[in-house]
Amino acid sequence: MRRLGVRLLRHFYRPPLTGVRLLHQGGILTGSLPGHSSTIPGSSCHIHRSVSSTAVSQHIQDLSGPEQRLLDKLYDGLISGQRASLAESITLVETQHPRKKELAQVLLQKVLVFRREQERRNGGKPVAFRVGLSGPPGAGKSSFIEVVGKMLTGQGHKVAVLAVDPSSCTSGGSLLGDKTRMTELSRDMNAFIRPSPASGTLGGVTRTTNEAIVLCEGAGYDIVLVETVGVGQSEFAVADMVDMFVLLIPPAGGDELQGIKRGIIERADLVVVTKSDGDLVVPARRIQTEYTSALKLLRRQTRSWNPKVVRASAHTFEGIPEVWAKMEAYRAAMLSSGELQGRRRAQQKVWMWSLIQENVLWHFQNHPAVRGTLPRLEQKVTRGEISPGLAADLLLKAFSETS
Ligand SMILES: Nc1nc2c(ncn2[C@@H]2O[C@H](COP(=O)(O)OP(=O)(O)OP(=O)(O)O)[C@@H](O)[C@H]2O)c(=O)[nH]1
Ligand SMILES: [Mg+2]
Repeated sequence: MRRLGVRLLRHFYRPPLTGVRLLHQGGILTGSLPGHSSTIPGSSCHIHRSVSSTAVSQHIQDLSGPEQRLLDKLYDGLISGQRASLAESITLVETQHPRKKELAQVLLQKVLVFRREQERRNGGKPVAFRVGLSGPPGAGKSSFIEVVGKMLTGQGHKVAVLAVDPSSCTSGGSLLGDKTRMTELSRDMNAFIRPSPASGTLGGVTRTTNEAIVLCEGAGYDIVLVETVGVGQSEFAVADMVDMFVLLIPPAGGDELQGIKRGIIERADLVVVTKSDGDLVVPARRIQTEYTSALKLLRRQTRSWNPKVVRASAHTFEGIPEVWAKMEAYRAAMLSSGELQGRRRAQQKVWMWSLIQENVLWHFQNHPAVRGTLPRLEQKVTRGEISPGLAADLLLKAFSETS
């Protein structure tokens, strides 16, 4: 598939650039790129530095005319900011269809090159601001995004909202609810709201959300907000793909806050206590104090920023401009120290590795030699007949011998 992808890439960029040249520009195919040698965490497996261009030239395959036209149309529409093209491009990255998946990679690569050029003109600084917003179900995330989003489009920003709903595959999710709760924003011509497709796995969240972010930025959205419900692991995946991670907490009793994982509090650059209006102002203040003390005990994630706890109400708008001001202050501090750029670079690597892990695991689980013996060995392990270590060794041996 990688080879086919390479073939497609090579073709798509002609003319005026030859495929190999563009791949070099895009940083994919450089035999001597520093930092391209990598090691799987926890293993001794080395990735070879180069993808030989000889191999590439041996495998040239043309895009069909309709494919070429589709990609040209999507790309042109996307970078000129057409919402329909953006929506269609995101649909392309969601697809499970193998060939379309490859077309999506061709498109993405081209958008990445376009964006990198924009960044270069921006003095090497990211053009868009990516913010992840997470919190327990019903914390007020969508309502918050609606008012902040409206405020920002009013100031001339273009705002994209991606709603990651890890439960959508099993329960139908609450995305429809999200759409209706963001009624005003969804009618705004400078806003784009889209449930970020989750294909059922965490890897799915990582791949499609990351790719959707890139596409939104290519379409000129300078603020990308990613909403995720704080259940499961998706919030950690989202924290790994944004410039700033915001945790929204309702002014609720202890029980409702029990579910908030300590790990995710550590990842928060800002904690917003929501619904700070009417009778809820008093509990909101209490939660603010509690979290302020809790955050003091946690290790600082960055040199240039101390996480803060603020209160806001989407209903009365109180505190909303102040929250945004804090978010901008964070961005400015992180940009001027270079930490934001560093975070993005590290995230690219995390992204790549999570895709590799997902892919390798898929190949392992679906390998005929493994699939045949897996259930039996699992049973033996659960019954305590053989040790997990031995079972893993047997499976890995069967996999590597027949691969
Ligand atoms: N009093 C008050 N209620 C609010 C505020 N913001 C949201 N709510 C209410 O809280 C409920 C949940 O709001 P949402 O914005 O949908 O919360 P959410 O976190 O997006 O919910 P999920 O996406 O389902 O997890 C709704 O009934 C809102 O009306 C607020 O600022 N003040
Ligand atoms: Mg919501």
